[in-house]
Amino acid sequence: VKSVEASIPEPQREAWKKHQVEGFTDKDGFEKEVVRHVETTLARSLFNCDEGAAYSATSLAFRDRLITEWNRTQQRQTTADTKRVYYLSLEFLMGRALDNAMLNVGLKDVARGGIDDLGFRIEDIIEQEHDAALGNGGLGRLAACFLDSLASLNYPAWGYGLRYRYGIFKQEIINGYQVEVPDYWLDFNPWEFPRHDVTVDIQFYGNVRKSQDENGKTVAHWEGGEIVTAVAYDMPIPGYATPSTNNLRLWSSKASSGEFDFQKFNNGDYESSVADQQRAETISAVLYPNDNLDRGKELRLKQQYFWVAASLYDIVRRFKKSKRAWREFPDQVAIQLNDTHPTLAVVELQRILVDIEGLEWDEAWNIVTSTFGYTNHTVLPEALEKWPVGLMQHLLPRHLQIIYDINLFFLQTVEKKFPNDREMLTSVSIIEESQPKMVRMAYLAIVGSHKVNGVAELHSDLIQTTIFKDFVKIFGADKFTNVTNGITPRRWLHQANPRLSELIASKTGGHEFLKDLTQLNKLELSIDDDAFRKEWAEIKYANKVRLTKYIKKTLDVTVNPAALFDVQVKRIHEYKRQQLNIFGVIHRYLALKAMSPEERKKQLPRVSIFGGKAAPGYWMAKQIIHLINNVGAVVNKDPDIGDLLKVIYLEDYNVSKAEMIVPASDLSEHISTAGTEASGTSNMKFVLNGGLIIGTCDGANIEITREIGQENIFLFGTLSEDVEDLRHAHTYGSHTVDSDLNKVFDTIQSGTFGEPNDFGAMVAAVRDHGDFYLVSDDFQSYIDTQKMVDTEYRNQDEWVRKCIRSVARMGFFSSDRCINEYAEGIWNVEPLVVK
Ligand code: KOT
Repeated sequence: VKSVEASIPEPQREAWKKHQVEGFTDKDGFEKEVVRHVETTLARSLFNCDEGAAYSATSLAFRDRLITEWNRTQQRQTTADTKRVYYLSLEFLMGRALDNAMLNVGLKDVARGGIDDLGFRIEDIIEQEHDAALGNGGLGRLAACFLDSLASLNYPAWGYGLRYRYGIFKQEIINGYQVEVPDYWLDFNPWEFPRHDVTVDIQFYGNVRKSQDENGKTVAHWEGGEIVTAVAYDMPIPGYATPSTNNLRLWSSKASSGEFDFQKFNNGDYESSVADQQRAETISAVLYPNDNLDRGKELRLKQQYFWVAASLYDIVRRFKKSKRAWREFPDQVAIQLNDTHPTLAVVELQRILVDIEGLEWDEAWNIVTSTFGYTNHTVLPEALEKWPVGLMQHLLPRHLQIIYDINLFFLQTVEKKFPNDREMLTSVSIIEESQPKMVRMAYLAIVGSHKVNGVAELHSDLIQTTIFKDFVKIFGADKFTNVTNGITPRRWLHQANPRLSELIASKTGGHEFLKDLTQLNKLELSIDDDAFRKEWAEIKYANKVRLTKYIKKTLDVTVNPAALFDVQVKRIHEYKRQQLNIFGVIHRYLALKAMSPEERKKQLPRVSIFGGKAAPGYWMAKQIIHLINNVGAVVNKDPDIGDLLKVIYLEDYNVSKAEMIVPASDLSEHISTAGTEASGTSNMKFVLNGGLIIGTCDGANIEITREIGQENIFLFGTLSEDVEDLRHAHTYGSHTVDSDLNKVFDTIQSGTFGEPNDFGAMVAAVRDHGDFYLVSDDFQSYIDTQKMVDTEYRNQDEWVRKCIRSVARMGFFSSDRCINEYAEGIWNVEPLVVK
């Protein structure tokens, strides 16, 4: 590792302190910085400054400010010598950074004025930024919200991830089908700092040789194989209304500059030396686009080890500078595993401590298990990571040995606790005795951590009673806990819905609620204030008008902003049941068609809005997208229907589009088969923005109901405890589909929405193949509940009251609450208070 860590001697430090960069604080200072960046950094002038250049210069001006605070924060954390949290996540779905930076440092109004003086509109400048889309959906966005909360609450914390050259693909809808386009986002990224001096060489493949040391102890040496270099890129993470600025370190892969390559090159073997380089760069080239699915590709395992090994090297190096004893490692370091993707970190730390630092196995293992915490995000079997033993042996031979040893010692303790229980041993073994044998990463993560948590109450209960129940028997219930997910109110209220944020501030005594979301409860005191409710409704309407214009511009469909906006935006997945939604839409369409013109006039207009990406290899999810688009094509131009029903598919749903869509929703859909959605987090965003929810008793919907009151949410459908029996009945009993749903299917199969064969499998999944996601069981109650929604929406005054009451009771769902729970219950870290 090369790392320049030279510090300036004391006598010369005066000069540095005198010239310390402070950053602008007012409009004039801001403008000066922007002009300076346009003219020097970008080498442009007032004669060729377009919106892109203005965005770049504005970002650079804010970046300079962040850097100053960031350096100070890092220095403070080092001097204070306190425990740090490291959040390891393969995904960070950050979205845009500029707006967030302006709001968090409290200078958005200053910037607005300055940008205006310079001849631009701040909204246009913000729109120039490309989303940092290094994630698939909820799991990656959760990591981003956590970074915001960690910084805002002054926790010493770093995120570690991969610097993908390509984030989640851009989605285009062509003839109703999803088409994937690469997302190259790094062209100009002012928010990252390449640290070419912070590099780590990462080893793959090779062999393990064992030798005896002078005391006769066996020592393992991992030798040979290939080396790839990790280069650090840092992104500053500003806290809200605090100088604390944390670091997100992303690793990029490149060929190692070892002699081997040079030799090849010098020998004239250019092609193969370039091929080596490309192979190395491939590791961090692309984000795997699967949500809630594990496909077991070798490159994915390489990504995981590359990132984990570089991060641990970095963490251990930082610890070693403190010159403490190894047993103090867990007092300085807490590492959180965001799902099982970083589980190799457990093995890597054990390897560092035993093979490199020479600690005894048991001492090392104590340190390891005290350091790690593991968060589970899903119970879906197809998402639980398993790696073939053969692949692990080939890629990481020493790690496989360590995994076998971890398993051996673990199974010995199990054997002691449950003597002669062979079934128990096979069921909890980290190695699955299948053909081929597999390493079960979730089991390894549980054994290697001191705490395991689920992400909502129901989910945490489910993992303790189903997939991990034997581990609860072995380790005791205390090792397992719940931390219900949360969202950052800074991005998801203040930034996405500035007018609502202002209105709330005017009723709750300023913007304090952004730091303590429970203060929203003061809103209930204003609920009978007519002017307040009127303003509330006007803000929702304005947000809907904005979305209406966007729909007109992008899809050339005219929708009525006074209609009920019914939104389902999230990854497309059978378990999330967008098919139930679109079947419901078809049912509504058929009902409208069957009405007389007089009857139709009495109906409530609705706009059904969908958005979300399907994994490129998920055929059924792509069929669902296709059906939604085909239904839209028919319904939207049907003269009988007019405004009464519009079906919209918003292309390329991402974080910045969510910031526009969420505030414009009247009703959002969170309708997963009970027991399948671990938490969901968009449900929280929609309610916080004054929309109501239709949903199943699943994930965080249950806790949202408890907080806001069941009279303020539209719940329907099967309960999670009944799912098993229904599935069983579908397969072994007689499974019939009710007549309303059958009519929907018949309409699809009559060719109303295009080639019926295209949707045959979707219909058959429900009718003939066991209806695993219980669409037929929940269809009638879904339709009935949607009828109730229509009825209640007609009473606008009562509807608005429900929205206000709901927002007032959403304080619990701040990611600040969530991070405080992790800090206290899992990490044992405290904020570093800034004077
Ligand atoms: C699993 C494998 C690969 C990529 C993503 C996943 C994944 C995503 N597993 N769970 N999630 C979602 O995580 C969110 C944050 O906790 C939850 O709100 C959501 O219910 C999960 O589906």
